Amino acid sequence: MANGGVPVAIIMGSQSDWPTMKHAADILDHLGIPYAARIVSAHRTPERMYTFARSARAEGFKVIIAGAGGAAHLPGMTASLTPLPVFGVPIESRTLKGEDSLLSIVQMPAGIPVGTLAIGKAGAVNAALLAAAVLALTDETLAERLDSHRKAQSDSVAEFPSDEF
Ligand code: RP5
Repeated sequence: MANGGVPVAIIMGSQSDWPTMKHAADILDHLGIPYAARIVSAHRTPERMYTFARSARAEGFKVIIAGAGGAAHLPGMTASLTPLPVFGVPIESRTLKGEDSLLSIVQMPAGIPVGTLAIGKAGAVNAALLAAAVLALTDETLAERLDSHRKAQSDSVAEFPSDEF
């Protein structure tokens, strides 16, 4: 494989998206899943986007997480150019708080799907967890790590509320 077996690509439209998309990277790090993070803008670097998306499967990627804000066409354009599953993360934009990003990503016409997550950090975290769940279908040790992650999350929830937190 050209990318050395790295299964997840995290792409984003701008450097300014990284503070959000880093939450996806942190989850993948925690679960021991290698990833490659790249800035790929659908409108500022359309040829980079085309080349990336067209070669992503041949490079060895299995899942793409794509974050974009505003008129967020990166996830949909990428999905149109690759058969790999694409999970879109709407970045919280300053003017419309990410509702523009969300609607741009989620409202794909029938035929080219983008799995759309929540706006911002929650979406980035859940995109990584979804990517992990997809990879865990064919990786038993990863499935066990994912189970442990969920159990730790459940164990961390107190049964009763406290005044001290
Ligand atoms: C989109 O435009 C990016 O995904 C980013 O969320 C938004 C703003 O980009 P910058 O102007 O901060 O580079 O393409």
